[in-house]
Amino acid sequence: MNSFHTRLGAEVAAALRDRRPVVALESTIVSHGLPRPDNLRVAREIEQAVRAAGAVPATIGMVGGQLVVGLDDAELTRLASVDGVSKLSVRDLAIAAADGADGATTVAATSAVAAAAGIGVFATGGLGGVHREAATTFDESADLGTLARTPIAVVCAGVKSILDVGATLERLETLGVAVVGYRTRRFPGFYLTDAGFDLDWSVDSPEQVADVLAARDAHGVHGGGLIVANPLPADEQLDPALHDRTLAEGLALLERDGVTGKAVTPYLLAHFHSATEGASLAVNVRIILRNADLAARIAVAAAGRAA
Ligand code: PSU
Ligand code: MN
Repeated sequence: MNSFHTRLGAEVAAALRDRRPVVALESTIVSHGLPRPDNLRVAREIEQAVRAAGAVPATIGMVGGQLVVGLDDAELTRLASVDGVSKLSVRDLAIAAADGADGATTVAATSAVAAAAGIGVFATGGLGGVHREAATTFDESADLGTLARTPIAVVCAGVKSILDVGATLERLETLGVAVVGYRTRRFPGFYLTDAGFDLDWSVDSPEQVADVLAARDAHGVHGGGLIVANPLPADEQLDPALHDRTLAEGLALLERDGVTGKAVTPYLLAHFHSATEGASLAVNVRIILRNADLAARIAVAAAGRAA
């Protein structure tokens, strides 16, 4: 009988107990964001990047209705490989648990579960946000609203470039989500180094991010999330002309196929991966590995502070 309690992986439980650095990782990127069979290899590489920088990885997902913080390799393999893994946002968690489902957690769900487990740092690729047709579709990722009320630092390469980036930044401001650029004052565009928008704040080191988190906790005023926007170096980004062409095609196909709701993001990412013949996949992988490394260094700096 499923007790519905969240289960911590043994290594994660030990690290949290001893106040050692832990980095949360999401599983939607594995099940829905990257193509098989690369997804499983990449999922393991992300965990390895966290370990190499001195922290314990906690990949979060749902297996047979049980929410797990720190999936083991068999569980990770299952979420990466079987059909019928649901994409779970925060609102889906209880329903999927009661249903005994297999599910992958989005940025929103991963943030909420990680914070509840006492994990303060999370690495992903690019956040969800406001979709381009949002003025008529109202399609805005639950990632934004969740980050407004969840005390976690998310290291990401900005928001996905398939979105309306300017509108997303406005919504983050309205919602009170803090945003800092990592060694930049320009907001990154996921596959692209620069999405074309200025940022008010930048930080230069993991220690500086740890200072921000310590100040937030000491003040007790703002309990929401911090986005650490970590751009790809310009020579590692997806060729901007190829990017713009592929996106225009993808948006037209979306319309043709009538794709809506939570299928939109996976559909567009899959289009990029096939239309660029793997170029976007390689870029996506580099983004995540760099973010995993930085998140781990932030977690190490923050754990040193708490000790
Ligand atoms: N970043 C990636 N690939 C992904 C995602 C993020 O590099 O697949 C996922 C995250 O789980 C994010 C979700 O929360 O896409 C956003 O989906 P939506 O737009 O439906 O909220
Ligand atoms: Mn959506």
